[in-house]
Formats: sequence, C-alpha cells, structure tokens
Amino acid sequence: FDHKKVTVIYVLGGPGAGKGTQCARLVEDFDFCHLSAGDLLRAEQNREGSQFGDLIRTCIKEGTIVPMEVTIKLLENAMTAAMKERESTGTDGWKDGRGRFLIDGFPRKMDQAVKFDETVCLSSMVIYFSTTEEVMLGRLLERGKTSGREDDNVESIKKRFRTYKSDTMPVIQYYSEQGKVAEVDSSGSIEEVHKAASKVVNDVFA
Ligand code: UP5
Ligand code: MG
Repeated sequence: FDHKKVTVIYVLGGPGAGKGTQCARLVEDFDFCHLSAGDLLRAEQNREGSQFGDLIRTCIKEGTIVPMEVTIKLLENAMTAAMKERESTGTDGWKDGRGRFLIDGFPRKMDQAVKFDETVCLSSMVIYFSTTEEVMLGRLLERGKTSGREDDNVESIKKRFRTYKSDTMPVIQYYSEQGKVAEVDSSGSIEEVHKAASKVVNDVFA
C-alpha cells in the first residue's frame, strides 16, 4: 500500500488490556476500519478448507505467535477488501481517498513489525494500552465465563502474558525509540480510557 494513501495505527497492549473494546469505540468517532489480527486468525482457523486451522488453534491455546506469513497475508487481504468496499461506498472519512486502519494486536513480535513496515505499509503511530497483569487477568477470567475463547483460562492466560513480555514489549520499545508510541493507561473505566484514546487520535489528525 502506498502510505500516502493509507493511514495505519497499530493498537498494542497486553492480553485483556482493552484493545478490541477501545478500537470498537474509536471506529464510531473516526471512521477507521478496525482489523483485529486475533479475530482474523480465529476466522481463518474456522474457515472450512483452511490449511492453517490446526496450527492457529495450537498457537492461540499455547499463547504463542502464529508464523508471520499467515497473519500478514490475512491482514493484507482484509485491507485490500476494505479499500475496495470503501471506494465504492465512499464513507466520510475515506472521501479524500485515504484508507484509515486500526490494526489491533499486531505486530506482536519484532520480525512481524519489520516485515509489515517493509512490505505492506508503514504505520503512523502506535497506541499502547497499558495496565497491570492483575487488571488484565481479572478482565479475561470474567470474559472467559461467556466468551468461548479457548485461551481465556488461567493456564493459557499465563502463557499469553509470558509471550507478551518476551516478544511484544520489545516491539513497543522499538517504536517508542522512534517516537511513535502514545501510551494510554487502560486501567480505568471503558469511558475514561476512551476519552484518553480519542484525544490521542484527535491530536494525530488535527
Ligand atoms: N474490558 C475492556 N476494557 C475494560 C475496562 N476499561 N474496564 C472494565 N472491563 C473492560 O477486553 C477484554 C475484556 O475486558 C472484555 O470482556 C472487555 O469487555 C473488558 P478486550 O477489549 O477484548 O481486550 P483485548 O486487549 O482486545 O484482549 P484480547 O484477549 O483480545 O487480547 P490478546 O492480545 O490476548 O488477543 P488477540 O485476539 O489479539 O490474540 C490472540 C492470540 O492470537 C495470541 O495470543 C496469539 O496466539 C495469536 N496472534 C498471533 O499469533 N499473531 C498476531 O498478530 C495476533 C494474534
Ligand atoms: Mg482483542
């Protein structure tokens, strides 16, 4: 993608930090296309005939990272589809021909970050939702009562925290050194966090 034509914001933060919840709210205000890498992987896992189903299922349950080729391809396809759809419907935020994407839960490892920046599109910034493991654990266990997600159990959650610290924190550090990271404390209520996140996005588009 020509990055003069698309704006990409990465949304990062630990498991249960509130990435998905906050992206859904930002979409209402700013007409972004929200792409969750985790949701795309879960959809691919359940797609009939997918050759990656078992691989994705195992990685998600073990809290490890799916090989980047799979995730990058899914993201690229979803971006292309969204550009096509919006070109024909022409919703407000996209009228100037610029696609706007919130990419949620990606890149979570350095190799993915470098590859996506080089081959798909450079990101403009990173919104980093930060809170404590205690808060995240509480939210995930609560959600686990009804989510049906195979990784919302104590065992998987611990593994997800481990991968987050070893693989994803370095990515946040990397973009932070480039001055691209806006950290938003996501410990408060959904409304409070949304206010802070909106302010960050507003500043970018101001
Ligand atoms: N909630 C949210 N905000 C709240 C608030 N302020 N106050 C109170 N409650 C709040 O929120 C989690 C729960 O908390 C919800 O019930 C919500 O109502 C509540 P959510 O918005 O879903 O948090 P989010 O950060 O999106 O948590 P999620 O579990 O989706 O994060 P993960 O990063 O763990 O999951 P993801 O789907 O991104 O990835 C899953 C797996 O896919 C990974 O572990 C990995 O195996 C694989 N993956 C890859 O391999 N590669 C990728 O690039 C991406 C994923
Ligand atoms: Mg999510």
